[in-house]
Amino acid sequence: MGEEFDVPESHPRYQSLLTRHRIEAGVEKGITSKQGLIAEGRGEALDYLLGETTIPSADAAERAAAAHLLLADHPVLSVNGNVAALVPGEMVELAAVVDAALEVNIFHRTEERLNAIVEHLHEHGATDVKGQTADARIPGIDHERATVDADGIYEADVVVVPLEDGDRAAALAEMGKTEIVVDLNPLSRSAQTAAVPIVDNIMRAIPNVTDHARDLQDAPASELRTVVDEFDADDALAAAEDAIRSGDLA
Ligand code: PTJ
Repeated sequence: MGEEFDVPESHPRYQSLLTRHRIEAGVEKGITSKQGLIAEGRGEALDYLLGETTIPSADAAERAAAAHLLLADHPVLSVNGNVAALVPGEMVELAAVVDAALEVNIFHRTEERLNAIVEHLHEHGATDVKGQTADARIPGIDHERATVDADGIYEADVVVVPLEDGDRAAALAEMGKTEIVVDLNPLSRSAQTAAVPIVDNIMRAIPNVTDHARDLQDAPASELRTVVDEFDADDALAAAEDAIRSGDLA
């Protein structure tokens, strides 16, 4: 995947075309749902208004996310069909740097697609991917996304839930977990529920969380806690909404 993408990097729409290509290839490979194409379209429109850049409040969220992950006892990164298509290697790398587990959790759940995503992550260097045991349920949700691994998301203290619908985000928060959400829509229920809402394209967000984690890796816990405490979720959401609404693309 990706190798047959032959648009030159100098093309002004390179990143956007690469993203579309990855999602399309994900659908062809059976890892991304057709609904995932629609979700990507919505994300793209918001990213365009954001200037297709990591705004300062998103960078602060990405640093706070890195600090949370480094402080966690049992961090888990949740992977769905869009995340697997867009940033498989980047998720594997982040998991390695912060010592987190990867767990596949999909809304439009079929065993076939679940297994294809696990396999895809293995192809990108993952050694242990959770999600196939499916021996626990998140209370308060009655669709398939409630199904998780008992030793994965169910046990986690910090969970990264990118490109998610709001139901599970609220239910995970209800379970007392610290949630880090990546979502280009600052008004989505997931972003509104998160301890750390990252309003940024996942293609930029995950590598930047990893960079911050590398930078903070040897910092004492007190410094990590300061990074966490200084981040204000409401301010970050307001800054993102303002950037999108003002549409100042300068
Ligand atoms: O693989 P599955 O079955 O778990 O399904 C995954 C999708 C994404 C289809 C499912 O979770 C879904 O329908 O999600 P929603 O409700 O459309 O929410 C997805 C959110 O992610 C929307 O608010 C989009 O704006 C946002 N989004 C889309 N692409 C990106 C994004 N955010 C960050 N980066 C993107 N590239």
